[in-house]
Amino acid sequence: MKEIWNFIDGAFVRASSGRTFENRSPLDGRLIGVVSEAGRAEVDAAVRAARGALSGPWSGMDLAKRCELLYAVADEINRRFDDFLQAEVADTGKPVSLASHIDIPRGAANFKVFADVMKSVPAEAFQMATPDGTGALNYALRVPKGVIGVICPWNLPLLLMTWKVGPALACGNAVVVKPSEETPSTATLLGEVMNKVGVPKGVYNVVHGFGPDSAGEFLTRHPGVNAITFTGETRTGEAIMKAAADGVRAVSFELGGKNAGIVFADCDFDAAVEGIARAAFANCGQVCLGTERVYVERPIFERFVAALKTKAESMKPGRPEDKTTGIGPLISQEHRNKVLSYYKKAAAEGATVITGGGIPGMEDELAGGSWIQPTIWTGLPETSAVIREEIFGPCAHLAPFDGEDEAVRLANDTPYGLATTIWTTNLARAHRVSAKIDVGIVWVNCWFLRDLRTPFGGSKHSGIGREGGVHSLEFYTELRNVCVKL
Ligand code: NAD
Ligand code: 6OD
Repeated sequence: MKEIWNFIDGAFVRASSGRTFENRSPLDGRLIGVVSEAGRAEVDAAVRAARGALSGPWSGMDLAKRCELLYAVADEINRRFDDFLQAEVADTGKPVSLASHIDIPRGAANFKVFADVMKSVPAEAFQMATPDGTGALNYALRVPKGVIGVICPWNLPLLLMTWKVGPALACGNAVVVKPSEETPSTATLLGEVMNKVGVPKGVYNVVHGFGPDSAGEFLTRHPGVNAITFTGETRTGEAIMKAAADGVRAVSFELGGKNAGIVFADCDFDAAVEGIARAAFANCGQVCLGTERVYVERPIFERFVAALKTKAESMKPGRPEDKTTGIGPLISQEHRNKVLSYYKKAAAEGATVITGGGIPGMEDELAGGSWIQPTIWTGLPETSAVIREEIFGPCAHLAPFDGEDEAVRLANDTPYGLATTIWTTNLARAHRVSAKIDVGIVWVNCWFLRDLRTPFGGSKHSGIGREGGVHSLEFYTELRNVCVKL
């Protein structure tokens, strides 16, 4: 049985309480690991180690050397690609084809890209006149914020964790990561990588556990943590924001979404079907940027529904390593119960179930997994909980619209504001509509196409702040102005 320990000050450690929790496979419910649950003592030790690193070799290391180390981290992730792949797939059950194209490569890229960004960011400087005529020069130094608490979700574990750790380290901070209790493995494996390439002890720490009254809360309430970066549910963000208020700590939040897809009648039809199918069903619908509300212009509505149905029904559930697998399981039985509760609500509210709506029959060995059918509905009122609340499953409600104004109104009628995907061949319309949608990211004729230099984040209930490129530096550094009288 695999044992997963905390990683503190460069060493793998068990919690002194001896408390553990189970890591189960979403594929079949099998126990695959036992995780040591960090208590207050371990969180304290991790924060202390991080503070120690800040006053030790890490703070004295020049930027070029720090960036070399981050390149080495990326290279080592790539060298151990199969280990990371295996660990991620075991924790999540996602298809190897997906994890090997997205999760693991991005895990490495997040270190390279932010090392490059940090190296190329210019310093701000102003010359000013003084009454005595000698003048003064002001320049802004970027200094690390300190110890960053990184709280992560389970849907893209390595990708989303390194998306925070990469820039935080590039900026010279030290981190304490709390991975999701569902996906503890790749964050732990990264500890081995840090040691191997020579990242100083204490710069990267991992504590395992849950949220309330466990490692998550202990970390976010810890006075030694200077700032908190969090990806997860909006409700959890609210709890963390309250914790961060003590000591006036900065937060960066990437939260939930209820994203709209807008398909105009002038779209490239096949590309739109393909794109919306990905946006609705990829990663078994467990992507914050996913599209659970699709608005299709009336002239192509029926044809689009039929084509998306064919697509959904072609997605075969199965083992991660099987090349014909089109969809993996949900992360857990608990999450499946949540998703199924929305499937039931949709039926109770009179939705037309175009396809899916339940649990697929699986061969005996996989029968204990958290499998679910990709599901498409039509016919629900916009007030339905199925249309208003984030489900985080492989499902979408499709509704017709008439004209741009209605599409914009429907897309914006949500408390969330993360992403939208628009499908049209009319580029003037694409620009016009993009400007009117109240979200952090608009994709036109594509979905989840990422340039890591661009601002990423959500409006309204979908988040606070932007990360990506120099925007990450805004969060992970502070500016100190130096005014020198000449
Ligand atoms: P979650 O909020 O339940 O948990 C996320 C993390 O927070 C976990 O590590 C959990 O242990 C921890 N946590 C929970 N309560 C806590 C507390 N009180 N204090 C400190 N830590 C606490 O989210 P999840 O179920 O893991 O992930 C799915 C959610 O994440 C969805 O809502 C999805 O939209 C969102 N998400 C958003 C983005 C984005 O970029 N906007 C990306 C991925 C996921
Ligand atoms: O691509 C990214 O950087 C990112 N933060 C993706 C988020 C996906 C949400 O599930």
